[in-house]
Amino acid sequence: MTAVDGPHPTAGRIGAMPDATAVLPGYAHVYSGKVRDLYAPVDPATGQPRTDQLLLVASDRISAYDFVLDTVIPDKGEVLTRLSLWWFAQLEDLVANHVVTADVPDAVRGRAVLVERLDMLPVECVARAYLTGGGLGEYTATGAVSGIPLPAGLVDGDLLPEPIFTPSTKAPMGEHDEPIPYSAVEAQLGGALAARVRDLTVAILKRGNEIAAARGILLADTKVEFGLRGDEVVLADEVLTPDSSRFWPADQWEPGHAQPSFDKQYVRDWLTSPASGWSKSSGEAPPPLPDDVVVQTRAKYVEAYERLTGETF
Ligand code: Q0Z
Repeated sequence: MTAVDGPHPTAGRIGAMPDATAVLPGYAHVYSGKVRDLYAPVDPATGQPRTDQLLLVASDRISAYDFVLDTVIPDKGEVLTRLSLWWFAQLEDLVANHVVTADVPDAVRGRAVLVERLDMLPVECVARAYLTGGGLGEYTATGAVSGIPLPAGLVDGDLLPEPIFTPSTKAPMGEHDEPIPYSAVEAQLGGALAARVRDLTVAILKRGNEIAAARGILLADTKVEFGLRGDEVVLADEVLTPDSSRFWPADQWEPGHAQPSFDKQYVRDWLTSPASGWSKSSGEAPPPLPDDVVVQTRAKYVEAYERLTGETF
C-alpha cells in the first residue's frame, strides 16, 4: 500500500508541536498521522474534550518513500477531503459512514470533517483489484495472496480475476502494516463481522472502479477502516483517496512493470533523479521539492478530483 498515516515522527513528543488549542480554539489535539491530524471538540459547558466526536483534519503534507517531505502541496488536504466526502455519498447505499458535518472552523474549512467517534475495528481492510506491491510479493513467493490462490503467470499490474480481500494488522507506532490471513480477522472479529467487512471492502473497491474507469482512472487497491455504532458496521476515516488507494492513469496501464502513480509520479521521478542529489537507500531525509514539481503534483490531485467528480475544484 501507499504509505499512509503512520505516526508522524513528532507525534507524542512533548514540545515538538505548537499547542493545538492555540491553533484551533475549541478543539483539543488528539493525534497526528503522517499527513492528517485528529482533534476532539471541547465541550464549552465542561471544558472537557467530547468523547462522541472527532475532527479529522487533512494537511497539505505529502509522503514519499516513507518520508514526510519538507515541502507541502498546496490544496492537497482540501482536494482529498472533498474527494472523500464525494465518495462517501457515492457509497451511501452500500454502507453508512461516520460523517457528521463539513461545517467546521474557518481555520480548517474545506480540509476537515467532523465525524462520529466509533469503536474502530482493529484491522486494516484492504482490497485489491490489480496485482502490485505487497500482494505481488506474496503471489511471487506463494502463488496466493492472503491465502487466495491466483492463476499462474500473473505479472505486476495485472487485473485480478476478481477483487480480493487482503487484510493487514494496524501496525503500532512507526511500523508497517503486516498482511494477515482472513482466518486471523475471523479470530479477532468473529465470523459474521469478518465476512461483513470483507464483503464491504470488496464492494467499495468494485463500486469505486465502476465509477473511476469511466473517468480514466484505475483504482489498483484500497485500504478502508470500519468502526461500530452499536452492532452496525460504519465506514470511517477517508475513502478512495490517492493517500488510501493506488490511483493509476488508465491510458498508461501496461502490465509487466510498475505502473506510474496518478498523483505522486512527478515527486518520485524527481526524488530518484540525479537532480535531487538524494538516494532512497541513504537513510537521509529527502530534499525539498522544486516549485515545478509542486505545481505539477498539485495539478494531478486537482485533476483526479475533477475527473472523478465531474466538478471544478
Ligand atoms: C481514525 C486517523 C489521524 C486522521 C482514529 N470515526 C472515528 N472514530 C474513532 N476513531 C477514528 C475515527 Cl475516523 C480514527 N484514525 C486515523 C489519524 C488523522 C485519521 F491522525 N484514528
